[in-house]
This record gives sequence, C-alpha cells and structure tokens, in this order.
Amino acid sequence: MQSFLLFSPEVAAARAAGKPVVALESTIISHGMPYPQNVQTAREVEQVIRDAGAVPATIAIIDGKICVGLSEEQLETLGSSPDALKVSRRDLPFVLAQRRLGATTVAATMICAQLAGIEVFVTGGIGGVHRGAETSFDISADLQELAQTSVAVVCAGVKSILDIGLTLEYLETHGVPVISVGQPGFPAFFTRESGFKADFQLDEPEAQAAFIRTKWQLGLAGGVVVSNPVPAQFAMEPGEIDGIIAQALAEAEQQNVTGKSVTPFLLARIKELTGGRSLATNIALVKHNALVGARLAVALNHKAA
Ligand code: PSU
Ligand code: MN
Repeated sequence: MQSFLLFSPEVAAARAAGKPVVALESTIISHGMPYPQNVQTAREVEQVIRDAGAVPATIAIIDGKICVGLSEEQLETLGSSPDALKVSRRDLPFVLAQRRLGATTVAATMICAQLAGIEVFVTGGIGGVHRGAETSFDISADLQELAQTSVAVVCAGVKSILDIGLTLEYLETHGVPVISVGQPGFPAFFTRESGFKADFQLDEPEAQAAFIRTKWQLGLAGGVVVSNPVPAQFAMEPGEIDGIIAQALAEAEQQNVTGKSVTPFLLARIKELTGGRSLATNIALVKHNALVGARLAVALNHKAA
C-alpha cells in the first residue's frame, strides 16, 4: 500500500518532525468550484492551515501515485484540467492502475489519509443520503467510509440537496458520531441550521481531540463528523437557497442525471442559479473549516496515541 503514496517535501518534513498534518480533498477543487477560483481557494485554505500551526496535505491521484501534498504546478493542473476524474472508493484502483488524473472525494480522501497516517481531514460538505434514496438507492459512499475509516472529517454539514434527516439516521446506524462546534444544531452548509441537532456539541479543540482519541482507543474504528457552521456573515438566506436547490433537483430529474454525476451536476447548477453567490459562501466556509481542522490536528498531536 505504502508504495502508492508520494509525499510532497513539505508533508514529508512534517511527518519526520512529528508535526500535525491536515488532509484536504481535491474533488472540491476539480468538481466543486470553477477555475481559477478553485486553485486560488485551495492555496488560501492551505495557508489558513499553516498559519494555525499545522501542515496541509491536499490529496489527488497523479501518474499512478496517491499524491499527499501537491506542488503549485500539480494544483494548477488539477484545477484547470477538464478531464480529472472524480474518484471515490470504487474508482481508486482504476485511476491508479490506468495512471489517470484523479480528484478524490471525501471517501477516497479518507482512505488515502488513513494510509498516510493523517487523522484530520477538512472539506466543505460531505456526501449523504439523497432525497428519494428509497427508490434511487443513491447513498454516497462517503457514509460507508465514515463507518469504517478512522479519520475525523471537518465539514459545514450537508447541503439540503440531500435528505439531511436520513443522512443523520444512516450515520447513527453505522456508529458515526456527529459533533457540532459552537452551536447544538447540525448545519446545512449554506445555512447555519438544518433543523436537526448534532449528537454532541464540543466547542474546544482539546475536547474534540479527547473525544476522538477515546473513540479510537476503545477500538471503535471509523470516522467522526465535526460539523462547523458557516460564519454568520457569509450564510445564505434559507428561503433563497431552498428554492434554488429545489430547481436544481427538478432539473437533475428531468435530465435523468444518475450515478456519480448527480452531486457535481447539482453543485454546478446551484452555483449558476445563485449567480456565483453560493461560491462566496462555499469559499468562506471551507476556510473556516480549515481553521477548526488545524486546531483539532494540533490538539490531537498533543494527545498522540
Ligand atoms: N458536497 C458538497 N461539496 C462537494 C461534494 C459534496 O457540498 O464538493 C463532493 C465531495 O467530494 C463528496 C462528493 O465526497 O461530492 C460526494 O459525491 P457522491 O454524492 O457522488 O458520493
Ligand atoms: Mn451517489
């Protein structure tokens, strides 16, 4: 397994020095945001993590390797290449063996982070149970990954393109704890409240780290969702975003969008329909998650197992 991993000089040095490292996904770069804001945001998010005392490791599949930490040039290639493949758990062997360019989802990034010995991973939103999943069976592989792979995932909750209630039920069934930061409610990505509560509110990085360490010391493998609401000044109006999401969902159905294309289709339509305003919210929440994730990684490093 280790022979597939290729560490950037920055991440290799951090590992050697025992510094806290934070993983970042790349589907958000290639399929979640337009070029060039995607590359710009990826760089800024990395800097937020450095400024908070941790080392960022953006993960992507390049030339048959799992690259942990990307150079400026690699980030640029990934962000500007229209043929970067969206790589979830089932796609990893294909993209590696075929030496294709791959952007990793939450599921695949968790797998790669665990292989690389990284315990904290920062993203925007995780995948989940889609609305209508009772007939489509469309449940993101991210949830099964959270059930089995021991990485803490910092996110801003899930978008209401998904069935948030069913997503939380699914996580409960699989023993995945959902922590909230700064409020009891589980956030809905663009907005701070989803109407659902998280399982446990833990505001301080030390408390989050103690929870996560305890889970893993008990031998309870699997992830933890650390949900961090979008800063209030960047949140969208619930009334506005709900209508846009409803329209995007209706269009996806009309156009028979299925499989791995569903989520990228919805994300792209939401961005268009909000005239780019959702992008500003998206960028702000990822940066805020980066800060929370870096502080968590620093705290976990103090409690090194
Ligand atoms: N949700 C978002 N933004 C994203 C994604 C989901 O709000 O960028 C991406 C993540 O990479 C996530 C993936 O892991 O979509 C889930 O895709 P699917 O629903 O096909 O499993
Ligand atoms: Mn799906």
